Amino acid sequence: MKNSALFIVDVQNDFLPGGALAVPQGDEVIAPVNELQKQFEWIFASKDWHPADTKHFEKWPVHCVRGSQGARFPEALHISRIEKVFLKGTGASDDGYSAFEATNADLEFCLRSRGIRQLFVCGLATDYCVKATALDAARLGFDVFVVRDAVRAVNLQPDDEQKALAEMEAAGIHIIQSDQITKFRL
Ligand code: VGL
Ligand code: ZN
Repeated sequence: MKNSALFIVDVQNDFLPGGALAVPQGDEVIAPVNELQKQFEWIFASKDWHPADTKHFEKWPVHCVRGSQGARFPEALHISRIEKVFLKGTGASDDGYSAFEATNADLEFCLRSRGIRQLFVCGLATDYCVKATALDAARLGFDVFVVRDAVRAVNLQPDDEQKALAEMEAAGIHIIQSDQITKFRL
């Protein structure tokens, strides 16, 4: 348990139904993410944390502007045990899809200094920030698991989710279900 961590990617109001960049069924990740937290000693999270004016908004509707209501965690998400929140996409020109690009703290250092070798990734969205974070973690040598029932995709194209899962699997990332955690966790 001590050498594994749960990483909650961008579960923020703007990515939930009714939000500025709503991920279809994005709210459905909250219950499994809350449940998953019970199985981990270490819990980290990221937030999309954009300036009001960024090139990122040429590709996407304005969302997760730092300090805004849309950038907050939803009330239903349990947050008291989150050790640290990594803020990303904070510049005027970076997308900051990966939590390893966070500018307030060094995610790789935070994990390594705690002896964490396994990263279980959940949250939003499968085809963007979950994928980018998981791929970076795998490249850095962490053993990476994406929890299928605790992620949802934007699906700009209907098969984006499938493509993202396939790309992650090809990079050696394990796609698992919540109820398989104990089979894999150190
Ligand atoms: C995300 C699109 C734009 C994400 C963030 O969190 O997956 N997607 N910004
Ligand atoms: Zn964004």
